[in-house]
Amino acid sequence: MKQDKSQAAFSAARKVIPGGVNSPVRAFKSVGIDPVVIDHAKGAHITDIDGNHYIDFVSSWGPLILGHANDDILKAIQEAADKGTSFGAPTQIETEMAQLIVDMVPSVDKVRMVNSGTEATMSALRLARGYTKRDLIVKFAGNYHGHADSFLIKAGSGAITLGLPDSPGVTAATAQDTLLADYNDLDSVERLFKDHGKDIAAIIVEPVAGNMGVVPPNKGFLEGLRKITTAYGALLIFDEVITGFRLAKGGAQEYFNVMPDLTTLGKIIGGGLPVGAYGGREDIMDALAPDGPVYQAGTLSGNPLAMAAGLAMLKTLNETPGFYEEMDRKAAKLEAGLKNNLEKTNTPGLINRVGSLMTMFFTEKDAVKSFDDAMASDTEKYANYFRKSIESGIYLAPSQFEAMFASWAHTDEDLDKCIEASYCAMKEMQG
Ligand code: HOZ
Repeated sequence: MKQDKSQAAFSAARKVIPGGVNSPVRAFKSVGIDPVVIDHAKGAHITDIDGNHYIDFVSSWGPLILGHANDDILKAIQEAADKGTSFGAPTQIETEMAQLIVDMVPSVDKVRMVNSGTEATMSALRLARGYTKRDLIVKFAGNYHGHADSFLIKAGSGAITLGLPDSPGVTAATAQDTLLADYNDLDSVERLFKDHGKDIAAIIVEPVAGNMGVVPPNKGFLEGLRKITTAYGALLIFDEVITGFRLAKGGAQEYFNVMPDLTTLGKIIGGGLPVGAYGGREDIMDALAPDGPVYQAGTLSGNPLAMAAGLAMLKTLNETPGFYEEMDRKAAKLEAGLKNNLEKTNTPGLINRVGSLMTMFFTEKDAVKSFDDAMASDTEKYANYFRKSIESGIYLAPSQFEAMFASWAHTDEDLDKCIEASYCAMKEMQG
């Protein structure tokens, strides 16, 4: 595979951008090669600046559930751009977008738009604290909620990939307000509430963990969190930045039928543009300024281009009959093919899948249900598999601790090619 141009471009980037990237995992550090530099993409296919083509299973880390450069979304962005790119003032499209979110996401009565998932979780946390008048929060080891200080405590995603789960720069005072529990372990949550219950503002959880690789909730786990928070007067925040609009129209809360008090959204909601949102019960959301005392603001929040892209995306998901069934069929086909490869090549490993979200863990374990299980994976093996995959035109997340995102744009032929390439990669890894 020719990579001269990508290598030169990455060297140039490293001189002026820290690590050469604007988000750490993209640097491919944990898979031992330099990143390929992307030129353009359409549907499920991306092309780098050396002219190499790949079938993309990163999908921009989740937002592109319809694939790259979707025609309807591009048209909506272009039409919006013709009318002006930012006003910093109310527009009707913001209300249309909010109404659709309220219609689709069962627990959301009102919603505030922001510019990223990080902004959404950070703001939801302030709102939960302001509303409950309590300071502490509970998060789960290996869950990732963006890079705000309160969440960079045993964080997943790039933080574990690079071995930086607790970042320097987060003060001890901030860290002590974040209590840590173990994902899928209700006892660990109960213990924290027994000791600190009256001071805990909220539990924040990825309803399906997606940033330590995909780890589904055990039966009863989300229901247990709902029960505990209600009993102690704390709020339950579902971080649906990944699962929102991906597992179902109404996200994980619809999929598992457990309703949080607040929901954070990102990725898909922006149709590929930078958008986040947080929403929930009316009485809680009404605590936000200008009606209430909890402050949060943003010059580009509700940006008309971002709203146009997001609205076009959500309308398609809402109005396409059988959309989620077809996504599930595609992902199940991929899962079955990859599983078969593991068996045929005697490669120790397993696949966790929920809807169109999945991770293949290279592990000797029988199941991956917790952060510790995920961390026991063979990251060297994943790196080897990743290098072989990219050589054969399959673009995967450059980390064992991320998800593989199937998209509507993947054809059966794309899936077959991926399964075949994966088989060859596993075969070669044996030899
Ligand atoms: N934190 C993102 C994955 N969970 C990575 C984002 C990126 O590098 O674009």
